[in-house]
Amino acid sequence: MGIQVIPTTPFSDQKPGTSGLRKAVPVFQKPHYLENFIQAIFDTIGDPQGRPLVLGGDGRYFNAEAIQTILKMAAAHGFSRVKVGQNGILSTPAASCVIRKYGAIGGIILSASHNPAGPQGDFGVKFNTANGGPAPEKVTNAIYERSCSLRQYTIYTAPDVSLHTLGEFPLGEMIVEVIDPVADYQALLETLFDFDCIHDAITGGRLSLIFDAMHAVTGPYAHRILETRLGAPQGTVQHGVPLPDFGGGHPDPNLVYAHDLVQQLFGDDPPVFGAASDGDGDRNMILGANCFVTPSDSLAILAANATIVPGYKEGLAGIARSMPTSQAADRVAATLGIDCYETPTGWKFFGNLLDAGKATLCGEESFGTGSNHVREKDGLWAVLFWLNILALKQQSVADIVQSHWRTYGRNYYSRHDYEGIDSDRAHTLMTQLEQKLPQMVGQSFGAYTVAIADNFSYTDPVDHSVSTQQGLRLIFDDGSRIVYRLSGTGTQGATLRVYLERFEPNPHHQHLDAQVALADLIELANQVANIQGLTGRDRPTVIT
Ligand code: VG1
Ligand code: CO
Repeated sequence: MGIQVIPTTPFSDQKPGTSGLRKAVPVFQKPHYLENFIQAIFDTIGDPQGRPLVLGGDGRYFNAEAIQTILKMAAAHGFSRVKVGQNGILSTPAASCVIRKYGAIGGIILSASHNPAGPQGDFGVKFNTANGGPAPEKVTNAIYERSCSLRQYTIYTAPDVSLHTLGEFPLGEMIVEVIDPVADYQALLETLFDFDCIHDAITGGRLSLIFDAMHAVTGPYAHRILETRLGAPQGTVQHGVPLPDFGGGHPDPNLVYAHDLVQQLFGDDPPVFGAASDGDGDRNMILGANCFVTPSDSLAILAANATIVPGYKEGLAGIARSMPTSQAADRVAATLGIDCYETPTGWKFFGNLLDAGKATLCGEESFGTGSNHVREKDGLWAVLFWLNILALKQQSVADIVQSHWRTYGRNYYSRHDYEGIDSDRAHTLMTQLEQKLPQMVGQSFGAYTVAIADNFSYTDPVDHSVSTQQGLRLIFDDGSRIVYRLSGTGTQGATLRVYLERFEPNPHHQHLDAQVALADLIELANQVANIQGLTGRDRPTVIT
């Protein structure tokens, strides 16, 4: 027992991506791999100054082992207290909530989010700062730089700490506090939404629902909040037991991977409302009877209806969306007379806007929605927001969506993903396309004339930091767009994402299938980037 100094050599691949460091499990299991990265985080934080650290994860394979290692390293680094979720469980938004509530110096969240899990699946480590949000680029860059020169790490040798029982347990000089992973988070949500009103609508039979936790972290949260507190019948929460391999599935709530849920909402006698969340609980998919709400529309609809919900009754300071997210929210912001910010992909870019009080709601097209209540996107928050609106309006989801389109117009939207393509080919595609961009401005392709063609660059309005190369954009003179990006969360080869958007103001033309409405743009997107020629793929792997 005692603090040991372990010599090590740096790994060259510990640069965090869009959301933390994600690698295949066998990579994280390499001797010293996890320890090096954790030491790099601790060295970047420096002296904890008596402030606690928050720790938890989505329960995936290797979560339990990693938590024990991190606790022992925290004890060696001089933390006085680590607040850890019972059985090592904390959803990403719950971790954000706990960091903020208890003035922690930050938190470590173990998750590769929607990536599959298991011995050959993925694992991930995210570091969140004291505001509860994902570390901004200047911090992740500092962690990466530290990882490149690391020669040793320190660890306290002791038996594992049991995380089954709530309470405080000593580990050397440090206290390990095992906390209820749901309680603080539920208490926060109760301050934002009218739980009694939702409860009455559900138990009165006016609001039927199902929630698919996809065998991931939201199971325990959804059981407690939707069934126990809001009175939804047992069985409302499906796949509600978190499993280390997520039941072999892909815990990504979209039309492809949440097919069970989609079938129920589009089947016989569907419930009024259906939703799903992802591996770490920060994403949401919203469905109604025979109706799918795109995440971009969901953000716009929540913004348009925000003041009927208690937590937002004073109105919104502003809205922020990631660049590839549709411009539906911009239209609501314009009507409300508030600012709409356009940031690069990844929740870390919303932190400054939220901290500065410039934005209240934020969203990404990738099934992420959230607000200033925490500094992460929040799956169950979005579900409760919708439930609160449905309980008050007593309209169907489809009616709410269609009346929104009639008022604001419809932004037809789709994302096409080409997963697991060869990395070199993907980079060639992006390089060749970027070279073509300058001469494309002013050119016409059928009905579309290119107004702007660039590689998106963002200057943070608060700290003025600049983030370049955030996605290739073709913006047409009618506001339609094609955006190309390479994913920063995958671990195998490369994933090309193509985002397509077209605005339709005429209510008579708002009821097409998005793939049909966007057919011209889809064809153009493939042609301009020579996707088939360069990747060998004649269709995307996932269309959402
Ligand atoms: C994807 C999404 C992005 C999201 C990120 C993390 O990133 O596109 O919008 O913020 O995942 O979400 P990328 O680089 O693969 O496109 V999560 O739920 O995995 O933390
Ligand atoms: Co996630």
